[in-house]
Amino acid sequence: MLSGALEDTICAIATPAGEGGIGIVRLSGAQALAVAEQIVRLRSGRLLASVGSHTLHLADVRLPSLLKVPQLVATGQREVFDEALVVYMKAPRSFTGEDIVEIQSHGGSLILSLVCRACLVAGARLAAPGEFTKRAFLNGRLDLSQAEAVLDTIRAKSAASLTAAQRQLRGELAREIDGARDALLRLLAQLEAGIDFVGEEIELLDRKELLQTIDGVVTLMQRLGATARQGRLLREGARVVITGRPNVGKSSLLNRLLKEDRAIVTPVPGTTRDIIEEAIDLDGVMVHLVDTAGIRDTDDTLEREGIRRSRSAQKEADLQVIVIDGTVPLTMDDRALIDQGTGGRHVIVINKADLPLSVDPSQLSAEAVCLTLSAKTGEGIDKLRETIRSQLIGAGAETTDGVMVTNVRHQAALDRACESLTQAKESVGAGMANELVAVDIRAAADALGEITGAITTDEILEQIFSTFCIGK
Ligand SMILES: Nc1nc2c(ncn2[C@@H]2O[C@H](COP(=O)(O)OP(=O)(O)OP(=O)(O)O)[C@@H](O)[C@H]2O)c(=O)[nH]1
Ligand SMILES: [Mg+2]
Repeated sequence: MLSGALEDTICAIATPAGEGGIGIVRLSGAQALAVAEQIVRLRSGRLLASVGSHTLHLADVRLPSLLKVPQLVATGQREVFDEALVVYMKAPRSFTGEDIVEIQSHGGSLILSLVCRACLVAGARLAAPGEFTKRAFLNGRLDLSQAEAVLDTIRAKSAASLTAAQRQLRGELAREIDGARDALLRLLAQLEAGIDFVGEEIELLDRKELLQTIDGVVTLMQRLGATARQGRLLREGARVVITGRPNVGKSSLLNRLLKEDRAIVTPVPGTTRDIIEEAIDLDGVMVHLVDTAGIRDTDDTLEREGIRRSRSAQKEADLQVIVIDGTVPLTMDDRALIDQGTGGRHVIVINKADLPLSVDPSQLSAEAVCLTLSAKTGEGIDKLRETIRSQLIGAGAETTDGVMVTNVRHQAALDRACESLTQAKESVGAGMANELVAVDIRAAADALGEITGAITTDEILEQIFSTFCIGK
């Protein structure tokens, strides 16, 4: 278990470490009011318990009598050490579904740690990572996919990933999954009713209807599963690796896309020796751009290590941009790189188009997108941006369209559900007994239940919430 009982009142600093205009300590649990009353005194003279829920009140923040901080005593600040705005959110209309008090003091690390320590002395316990969100789940305020979306929302670095997280937070994924799971549970009920009557040879469920329902769910699962790659790219950002022979202009292209002189550019082949990685926002999609050492045969130990790194970066790429120097005829090395790119996602760039070109795009791979541009003048760069984006998330794809699976855990559960349903279909086809079909349908329904948390185990919860920070 993730530590700690649900009856405890928990507290944590909810704002990030460091200095800020304000900082928030959050208390949640049955004793939240009692704990807060020992620390804050409303300027209005009223008790926190008597003010309206969800209203803000100015208060002095005091040390509870049990907490001795010698430095503060010496400066005569034994009692009040800050002022704060305090809000009480009465259960069940709060994030966790429990009584919550938030103390918004000044955002200094000393002040916040004092407020937090004061809460501990007054009877609260420090929250474990993700414990507020876990309580929201356990108290039925959020399903598991929504709880995970809280973290995705906080971590979102691009507009598209934020949109996907928000849709999941609003429960859109859960609704689709629950619908499919309900269909399976209804089937199970019918199958199990059939099982009870088996001796009397009553066939309650005809096989055709059974197969139709299974197919319907499988189609939905496949549709959701098909969004997983795009979903992962949106959530984590895509790795786009720039490769090519030495001196073709890879670093120049990186700099051009970043709009800054990040990588060293020289006329000397073999300039870049290490991997250079920078993030850019391509119209709401986060992309990690990677510049690599030019690939060639060399005896230079340092350069060889660089090339080894280039090759491993190529393998991890979601998309390769293979750069070719357009001013010289295609070499064997260019060819080899293009051939290697085949199979994976890649875009071929014929660079240095500001000079007379001796490479003809039609000589290149028939299946890859091929662009002619100049990293030096910037001509053709916008087209490359568009191409990278559309190669990553699909041409013209509106990233806000439809529910998307962004989470590996959800994807794995969907895959398991599909496997079980395929198995169930085979059993139906082979005329197996209802009991056997029911086992697989149950397994599929359980796999779907894991996504929303209808079916869950302590290990799953531990795995999910331990990735959260304290205070979330
Ligand atoms: N005329 C012209 N020159 C370019 C262009 N792009 C790059 N160059 C020049 O080509 C040379 C090599 O550029 P880099 O960007 O360092 O090439 P690279 O592929 O990173 O080279 P390595 O790091 O050695 O593998 C430099 O002299 C650049 O100024 C271009 O579009 N037009
Ligand atoms: Mg370079």
